[in-house]
Amino acid sequence: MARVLMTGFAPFGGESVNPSWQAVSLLAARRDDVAAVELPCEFAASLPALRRALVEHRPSLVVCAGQAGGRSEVTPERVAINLIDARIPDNAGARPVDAPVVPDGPAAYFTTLPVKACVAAIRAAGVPASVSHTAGTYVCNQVFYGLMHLLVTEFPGVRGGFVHVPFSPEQVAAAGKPEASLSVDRIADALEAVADTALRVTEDLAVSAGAEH
Ligand code: PCA
Repeated sequence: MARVLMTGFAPFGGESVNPSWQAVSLLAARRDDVAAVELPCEFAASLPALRRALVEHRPSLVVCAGQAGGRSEVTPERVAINLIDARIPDNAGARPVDAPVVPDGPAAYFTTLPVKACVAAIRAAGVPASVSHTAGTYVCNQVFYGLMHLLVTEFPGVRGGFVHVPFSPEQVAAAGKPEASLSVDRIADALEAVADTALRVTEDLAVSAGAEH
């Protein structure tokens, strides 16, 4: 049985691929202890799909990943907020504005991944990384918040969190975008470092990953 559940997203926003799903499925092909599930980029369907995957795989660790176009590094997320404010419609055409992920839920949840140790391990694998303090207000933040809420309410003891990843080179080349990119292979290496670190490290590094803005 897989110890680690990893999710990535379907393509969205006019893209034909999503490197989060490409990297997660690549990693699951490499490792027996990783189960990969693709989540729809839809506000209504993403969390039910995540819950089904948790029930099916019963992991001890959950790492959800999503594309953050424009970022140049792999970024483990520190905090999920109870807010959806969609800039663009999701893949089902829904565009909720200023809605909670969970009505009457807490304002935020912190990740239970050791994000600083994860960043150190990703860098040691040769991939640029930093801790992020915002997962945005779109489907990724919804899934991150929903994951943490599910773990607290239904799957106690299971650790989890969210990692945003840059565009892949094929996306940047196809659209002539100026943004940075990372190959799917290197993103998979980064996610592997996250999984291995989170399985091994329960207390995060006491180093600063702070930011002034
Ligand atoms: N990125 C989007 C949603 C799906 C994805 O891969 C986000 O950052 O919210």
